[in-house]
Order: sequence, then C-alpha cells, then structure tokens
Amino acid sequence: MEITAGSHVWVEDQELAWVDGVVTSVNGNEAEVETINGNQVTTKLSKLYPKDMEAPDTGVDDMTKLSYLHEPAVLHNLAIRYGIKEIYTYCGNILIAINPFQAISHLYDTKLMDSYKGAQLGDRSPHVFAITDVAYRAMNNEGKSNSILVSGESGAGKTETTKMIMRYLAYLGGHAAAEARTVERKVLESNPVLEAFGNAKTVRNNNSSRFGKFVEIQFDARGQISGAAIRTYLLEKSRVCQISEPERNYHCFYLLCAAPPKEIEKYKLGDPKSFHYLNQSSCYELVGVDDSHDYLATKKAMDIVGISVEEQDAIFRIVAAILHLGNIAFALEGEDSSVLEDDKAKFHLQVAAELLMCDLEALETALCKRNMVTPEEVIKRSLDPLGAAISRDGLAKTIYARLFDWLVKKINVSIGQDPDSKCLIGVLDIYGFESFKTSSFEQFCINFTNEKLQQHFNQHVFKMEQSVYQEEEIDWSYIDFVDNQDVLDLIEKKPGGIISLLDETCMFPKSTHETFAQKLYQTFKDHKRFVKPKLARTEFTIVHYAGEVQYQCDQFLDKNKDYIVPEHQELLSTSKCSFIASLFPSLNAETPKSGKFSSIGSRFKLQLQQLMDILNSTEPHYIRCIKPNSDLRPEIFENGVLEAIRVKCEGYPTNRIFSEFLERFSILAPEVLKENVEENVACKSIMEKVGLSNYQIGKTKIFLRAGQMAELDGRKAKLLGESAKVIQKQVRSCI
Ligand code: AOV
Ligand code: MG
Repeated sequence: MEITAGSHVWVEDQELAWVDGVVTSVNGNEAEVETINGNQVTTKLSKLYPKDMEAPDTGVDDMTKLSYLHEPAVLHNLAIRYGIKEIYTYCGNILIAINPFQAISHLYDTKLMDSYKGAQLGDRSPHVFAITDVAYRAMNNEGKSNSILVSGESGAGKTETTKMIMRYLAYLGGHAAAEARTVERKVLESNPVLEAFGNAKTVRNNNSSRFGKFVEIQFDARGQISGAAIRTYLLEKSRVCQISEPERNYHCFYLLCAAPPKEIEKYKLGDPKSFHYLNQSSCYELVGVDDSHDYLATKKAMDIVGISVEEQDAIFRIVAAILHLGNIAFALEGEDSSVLEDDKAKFHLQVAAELLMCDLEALETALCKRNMVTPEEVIKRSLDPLGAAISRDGLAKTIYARLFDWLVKKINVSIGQDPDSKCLIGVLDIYGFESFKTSSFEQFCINFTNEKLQQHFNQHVFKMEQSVYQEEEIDWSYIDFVDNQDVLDLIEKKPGGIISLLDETCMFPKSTHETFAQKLYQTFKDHKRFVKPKLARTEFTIVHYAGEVQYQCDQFLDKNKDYIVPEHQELLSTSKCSFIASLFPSLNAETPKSGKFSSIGSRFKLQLQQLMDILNSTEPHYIRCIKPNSDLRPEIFENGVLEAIRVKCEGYPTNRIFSEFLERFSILAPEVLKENVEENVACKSIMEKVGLSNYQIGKTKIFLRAGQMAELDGRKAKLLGESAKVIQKQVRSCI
C-alpha cells in the first residue's frame, strides 16, 4: 500500500513495541510520523504498517476478522482485549490465551461450563472450554480421537490451561453416580501429585513444569470417561543436586521441610537452609504458597490417586534421604582418596542409610569407591573428594528419577486403562521454550520438543488453510510454506545431526566436551541454523524458530549418558525397604549391561517421534499461550502466534464474503454495481480496476493476499480524501 502524508500507521517503538501515528511527510523511502504520544519519528517506509481505521475499538474476538493481519494489528487487538480482561481470542480455530497472572472471577465456574456445553465455536466468547467442547463433540460424533495441544514459552500458562481442559472433560464425561466418579477424580488429582515432584520455581515461572506430559483420556461409547494414561517425558534430573539463584529445587523438598513436627522428627529434617541441595539458592519460599498446607494437600491427592499410606511414607523417606545425601561432604585423604569431611557429614550419612534402609558402610563405600574389574580380580579404587561428590549426586539423581517414574506408573495403574475404549482425547502440556544464562542439555531437549511441536503446528495450520481453499474451490497448489525442518535436521538427523554426533562422542573414550564442540563447529560451519559464537570454545548457538539460544556443551556428554553406577544399583537393590529395592530391580539379561552406553538424547528423540505418531493419528486443536509483560510485548520467545499468522500470510490471510467486500469497496468502482452483474464478477472488476492480481475468487468469498486489503483501503482513503477536497472546494466557492 502506498503510504503518503496523512496515512495512519503503526511505527515501532522501543518501549511500547508499536505505537500508532499519522504520517506528516514522505521523503524518498523515509517518512516522518507524528505518534499519538506526541513524538516525531523518522523511519523507513518499509518499517511502517498501515493501521486499519475501521477496526472496532473493542477489538475483535477472532483475529481472522482483522483486515490487516500484521504484527502490530495482532498485538494491538490482543492488548485491547487484555485490557478489558478478555484473555482468550481466536485466530481461526486456534485459541490464543494470554496469561492474566490473577484469578479472574467466574472464568472457570460450573455455570460457565454449562453455558459452553454443546455450543458451536464462535457462538460464545472465546474460551478454553469452547475448544475442549469442540474436541469432545468431534470425538463423539465422528468416533475419532482428538488432541488438544497447548504450547507457548515458559510461564505462559500451559499447565494451568491444561488443568482447565481436564476439568472440563471431567465435567463433560463425568459420571452421575458418586461411586463411579473415581476415575475422573483420580485423573484430576494426578496433577497436584506430579506437580509436587516435577515442578519447581525457575527464573521464568514459579511453578515451572520440569517434565513433559501427555494425558490420554479414554472414553466409552457413551462418551463417559473410562480410563486414562499419563505419559511423561524427560524429567530434569540435574535440578535435584544443582540449583542457581533465584530458583528452587522441586517443590516436594520444601513441602516436606514444612511438614508437621512428627514427620520432621521422623525424617530428621529441619530448616531447608541447612541442606546443600536447597541452600545453593537463597530462595526458599514462594509468594502466595504455603508449603505446610501444600504438604497436606499433596498427601490428600496421593490418597485419592491410590498411593497407600505405607507408600507415602516410603516416598517421603526417600525425599528426606536425598536431602541428607546432599549433606555428605568429603575431604581429601592421602593423595587421591576421600573421607567424610566431619561429624556433620557422618551424621547425614547415618541418617541417609537409615532412611534408605541400607548398610551404612556399604553406602559410604558406594559413594567413595569404585570397583575396578581386572581379569583376575575386582579391585576397589578410591575416588577423590570431587569424584565422591559426583558419585553422591549421581545417586541422588537416579533415586529421584526412579521415584518420579514410579509415581507416574502407580497413577496409571490406579486410574486404569480401558482396553475397549475406541476414542480418546489427548492433552499435551510440555515444558515451554527456554533460554537461560547458561542453557544446557535440558534446555536443548526442551527446545527440541518445542521445535517438533512447532512443525506439527505449522503443518496443521497449513492444512486448515488448505481445507478452506478447497471448500471454496480455489487454486492453492502453488502455496509453499516455510518450515522449520532445517532446525530439526540439525538436531535429530541420523546420521549427522547433533544428537547423533553427541552419541558418537560419548562412545569414544577419549572425548571431552571440547572435542564435541569442535566436531559441531566443523560439521555445521555452513549450516544456517547453527552459529559458533565469537571466541567460543564450548558454546554453540541454535537459531530456533522462536529465537537464538546459546548452549553450553560442558555437561552434554555426562547428561546424555543413561548410566547407573553398578555399585549404586547393587546397594539399593538390597535395601530392606521393599519399596526402594523395587525401584532398583536386579539387572537381568534384557536390560542393557551396566556400564554399556545408552543415550538419553536418542531415547528422548524416539519418545518424541512416538508422541508425534500418536498426535498425527488424532484430530488436533491448538491453544497458544502468551506470557505478557507490562506493555504486552511478547518476550522474544512468543513467536508462536505470529508464526501462525506468518503461515497464514503465505496463503490468503484475508477473505471476505462477496457482499461485505462490495459494501466496503464498491466506491472504488461504483459503475460495477450499476451493471447488475453477479457479485463475484463485481468483486473481480473492482480488483482489476485497482490493478491487483494474485487474489482468488471462491464460491462465496474473495481471497486476498497479504497487504491487498490495506492497498484497497489506501485507495479508498485517497478517493475519499479527494472527494472531500472537492466538496471543500465546492463549499468554499459557495461562500
Ligand atoms: P507454563 O506451564 O506455560 O510454564 P503455568 O501454567 O505454570 O505456565 O503458568 C504460570 C503461572 O501463571 C501460574 O502459576 C499462574 O499463577 C498464572 N496463570 C497461568 N494461567 C492462568 C489463568 N488462566 N488464570 C490465572 N492465572 C494463570 V513451563 O511449565 O515453565 O513452560 O516449563
Ligand atoms: Mg507448565
């Protein structure tokens, strides 16, 4: 569209992201703009976006109703709605949810649920219930599985949204009789249990999920919930032993430290500040969270999901044992051996052994020594203090990870699967995109997941567009869309991708993180999604769809190795606590030989592929969550929504029913209305007269390329401006 003096435009602003204004003059390819906050800005014409002066002041509840589908228009619309506490907006079939960071009254109550039941999408204001209702109805009517995929950066509101979806599904598919309601109650109460053990405060979110979750809710032929399965993905293990300011460890540790005195005494706990695994950060409490209340709430939820009192005791005993393990400090003895540092360390060793119900000396040996197997004999070799601390942390992480897996398995058994269920609704809540000061292997896996999901999303949006075009019988065959396949290849291609190279490096005994980094630099020096930062020796940057993330390779090798020290395995499999022993079943011929390399990265990749296969067999529905900041500028990672819009823009982002189009633009060619032709012909005539091509005429609508609507509006404004001048002239000449 031609931008001239007098055009209403959006111009980029440091603080506000975008600000609107009026062009006062144009000089070559630069323009002067007077913004509404009174500033004069000089900027390139190409950086200006036309503002739709006909857009309603209260915003639109579906972004596809916007005439101009560009970033400022989209953000402005979301901002208007957010301002009036409308956190949900559609973009076609996609629901956009902006995190309100406060409870909005009645937004999720039963009365509201009633009102969404059976309503068509768009009949009522946008809501997570509406999308869920569509999925549920589609499943019932078509007998096909559906899925609801929730995405967005860390802290955007995915987990909260997922819980609302599950609540609404329990409402729709719930049982009338109280005794039959156990399935849905268990499904809902699995959330607080898994959050206590799998969520933690991070820089981005006080209740950040540190694992991915796919909940499959099964329904019987009458549409009632008959079972459920929860799959989880890669829990962040490193957090158990290592946290940095201002983060916290997993919630369960703090909950337990705030337990009633009887428990505190039983587990010999005390102030969280006294535990190494917790005091690496000075954050112990969370605003608005009462740990002692949550401890009891978690136990109650455990009751409901079917975890017995004895099991609960064993679980919290393990949690306490991990805290005590962390306090076992080592000192150097002789040249390269280690001993317990002091009496404090001895005390914690003793308590840890008691709680784990294993032999005290065996525990100490397992921490400080390693078996060296030679053809003749087994020699015990001492570890130095650093080696012993790594050994200790490894043990703590393994126990925690096994405990988490146990919880998931237990919940699944307790809820029960319905073998006869034909249809299910899957709800996906993964960890959102992350970039920290130091991003490690965990962030690499998390962001890889998000890339996978983004690809699924792109393809889905593209398919949806195609189906609209098909319905209207317009030609779409030449529309191409940009994909993130190149990033995925970089990460997961076999052979040659980062995960493959990492596995190779791990199997080669002399490798270090430096040789790994060198290998990456060599292999991907021309890859446009891979950057070697200047002066970097062990860092690399991936240009993700959502932005650049710099990864630190230091711990990639260790973290990729799925390995349990045989001495640890041996120790815990002989624990007198049957619960603990069961977490460490003796190795049999089928499990990989201990010591043999098995890769976390490759297994994760496989799991993700299986997840994608499941998702591809369902009808997907998308919810994109946005985390706003004070001026609602999405942080760099919130490109998801814009990405959807970009995919849309590759095709025909705007369409209008013929009559609407004529009403808005017939002024550009008034003669067409007089000719008494068909509406579609009239639309065509207008486009021809204005000199626009590449648009398409469907059966009931005209489809416009990006920018064409603005062009038409520009012409109209000019025409109105000219006729206004003519009128002014006429008026003046009359006076
Ligand atoms: P996430 O799941 O997307 O992040 P959460 O769902 O945990 O984000 O949301 C973060 C916080 O935002 C919550 O703890 C709530 O305080 C608040 N919040 C989110 N949605 C709502 C809502 N609909 N109404 C009120 N408050 C809300 V991460 O798990 O970090 O990627 O890994
Ligand atoms: Mg979450």
